Amino acid sequence: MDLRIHDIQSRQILDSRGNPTVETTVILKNGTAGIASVPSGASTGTFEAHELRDGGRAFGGKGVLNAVKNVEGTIKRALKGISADKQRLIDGLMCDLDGTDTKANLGANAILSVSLACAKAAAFSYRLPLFRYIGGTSANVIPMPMMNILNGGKHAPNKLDIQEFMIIPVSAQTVFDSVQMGAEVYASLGKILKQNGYDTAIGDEGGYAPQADSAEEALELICEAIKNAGYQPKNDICIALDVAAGEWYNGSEYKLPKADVKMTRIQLLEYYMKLVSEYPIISIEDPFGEDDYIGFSEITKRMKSVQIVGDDLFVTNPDRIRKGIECGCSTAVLIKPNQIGTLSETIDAVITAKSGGLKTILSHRSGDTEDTAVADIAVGLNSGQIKIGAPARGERTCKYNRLIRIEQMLR
Ligand code: 2PG
Ligand code: MG
Repeated sequence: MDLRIHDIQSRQILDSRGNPTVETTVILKNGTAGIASVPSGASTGTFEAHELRDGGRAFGGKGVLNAVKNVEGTIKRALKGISADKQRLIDGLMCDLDGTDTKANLGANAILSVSLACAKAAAFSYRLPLFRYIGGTSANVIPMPMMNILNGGKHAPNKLDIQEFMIIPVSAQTVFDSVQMGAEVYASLGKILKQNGYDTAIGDEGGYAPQADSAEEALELICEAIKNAGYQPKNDICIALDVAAGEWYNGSEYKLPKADVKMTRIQLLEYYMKLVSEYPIISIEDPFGEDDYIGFSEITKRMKSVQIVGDDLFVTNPDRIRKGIECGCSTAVLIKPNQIGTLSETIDAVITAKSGGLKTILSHRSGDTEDTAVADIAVGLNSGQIKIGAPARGERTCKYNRLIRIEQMLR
């Protein structure tokens, strides 16, 4: 079983928004191969690893041919002949070759595609599913999904400033139950929107993007959809928000761009307290800006029964997660492999978060592909939770369907 890397081929493919992204195939001497593609965010954190884009006219400047060239040139030259199961060595080599903190030279999109393709090729060679290769025998937790059913913010051209309204099927016993509950509520929401004269446009993550006037109106619609589908809000299905408030923050106050309303940190906190008292919200992601450690610490202190999630705050970076643990500014970390750029560092981010007592949620991006690695990474690392969009549209359902298959393998 010769796992040495024989060839690396890379190409430009399209993501779910129709933008180019990198896909890479790593071929081993034993004839097996791993293919991985990388997703892309819209509401990105300032401190994320660098996504290399070509600029110029093609695809409005979003081409990734330079990243592809880096994979087939510099990276391939360095990795040829190295055993694909030496993940730390491979990821470390690519970081060294890049030479920057943010992977700005080679591109985190180039590097991550190779990192994941190596893991897949190695897993295939060992005849192991990816989650088992990553987590060994300790991989056994099927994550609870946060399912995005209503979109706002940068992900939808409507009037809602909050980016994601998600449901968590807390009474589900299996991932199949979760998917069924999510799909039923999603269908029920679609029906309610139609009956009440809302449009049924879809946002970037597959959730509906109705022209609701306020977060309260969106939350009412969701609670009604839960009930109409035969479930009880709170007992069966709870709500999670991703506010993505970094998009509202100017360093001193918050300005909700669509509602054209300004709020201080305290007013925003009070607004969340009100929402939480009126609706079954059990998780809030990025309630404050990525540098507003005071806002994050305050909400974490005040809301004992609500999970406070840092996404743009941590950008899957172990150093930033450590800082967050010290200041007690969240109870959970969103983990996005492309925010940091290698599988090894993604694993480190999860380990760092867990060692500080924080929960972990593996996550997709708003521009995603048919790659299902995020589902395997979630199970492999026993992350406990996962966020992969609406239970509809191929680039999201492929990840739910992968979880269903993994669940069956674990039985
Ligand atoms: C987020 C993500 C994914 P984006 O903010 O959590 O839902 O959105 O990929 O646009 O950053
Ligand atoms: Mg987020």
